[in-house]
Amino acid sequence: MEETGKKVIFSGIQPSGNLTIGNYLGALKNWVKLQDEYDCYYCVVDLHAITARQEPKDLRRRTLEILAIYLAAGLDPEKNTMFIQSHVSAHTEAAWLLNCNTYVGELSRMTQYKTKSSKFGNDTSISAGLLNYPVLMASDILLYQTDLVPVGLDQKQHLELTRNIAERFNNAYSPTFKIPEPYIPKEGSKIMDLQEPLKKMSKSSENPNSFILLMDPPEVIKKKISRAVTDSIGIVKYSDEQPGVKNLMNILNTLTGESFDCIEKKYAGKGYAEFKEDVATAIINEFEPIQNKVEMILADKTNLEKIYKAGAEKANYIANKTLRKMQKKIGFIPVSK
Ligand code: AQP
Repeated sequence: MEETGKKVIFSGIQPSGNLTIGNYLGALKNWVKLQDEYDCYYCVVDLHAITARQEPKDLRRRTLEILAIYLAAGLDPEKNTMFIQSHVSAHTEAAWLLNCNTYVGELSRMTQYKTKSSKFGNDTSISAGLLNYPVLMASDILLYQTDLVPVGLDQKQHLELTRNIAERFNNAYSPTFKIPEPYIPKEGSKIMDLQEPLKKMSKSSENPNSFILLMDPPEVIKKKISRAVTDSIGIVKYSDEQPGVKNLMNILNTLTGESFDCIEKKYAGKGYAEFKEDVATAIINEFEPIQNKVEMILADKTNLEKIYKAGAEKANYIANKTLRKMQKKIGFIPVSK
């Protein structure tokens, strides 16, 4: 297998719902920019998705759709290793080894765990998978000796935990893992819920008006943006006092590159209607070409299969090399050939 000498990037999106503009701006759009400079592993993290109950047929459909979206957004399968997480069993094997080097205390302090488990109230039926999610994420990243992990701001805490787990393992045994750095975009790193703009936009939200999906048709995008919660101030201003407007300005700025100053001047004295229309247009302009390609890519299942099989082959090779190293250092007896 060819070694490129380039720095390594790993990132993934879970098929726990349809992709939102948050996933696109916080992650995918940046991945495309990085593909020439780095040796990139881009994964559809289906094992992560089952920390919440998934309908099997929806999980299958979304897994392939996300892969098709990666391609349609501009990721080149010749330049990147693109694969499905469950096709590389080293991820779950390494996760067990890392679980034994991770403390329940640090896992239960994770913000995402606290938010997601709070939905169960005092119920004891919270899945252990939800608690252990960051350990699987650590194994995803560490198996590829990753240098950089391009993620949205919500994943920063999990990445810090990955670094701690890696350092702990390296200290307990001997240097095994590269310590990865987060790569968080300046713009678009935290897109907020359109209905509750103090909350992060999430694909698993129950209210479809709270998010824009990458595959939403233009008329749906227009409707959702026109319904986005703003305020009664009526001035387009980039301010924490106006979280709804600030979020829409962030979206516009990330998509068009227009500065916040420019946006404020452009809509001065005009209220919100025209501003919202322009935000919707910018989203449609970005998404329409991607949507058209997704349909075509999904129609050619043979090609899609060829891509994820080749991806899994390369990923398995690299991931197993690290896994064997971990097993040896822990003291397991190698399987004789
Ligand atoms: N609102 C967001 N703004 C910017 N970036 C975001 N990301 C997620 N939401 C936003 C980034 O998208 C990548 C993939 O995320 P994920 O699928 O691994 O899981 P997540 O972070 O938990 O995303 P969701 O949409 O909120 O999923 P659910 O609802 O299933 O939990 C990550 O890089 C993430 O930072």
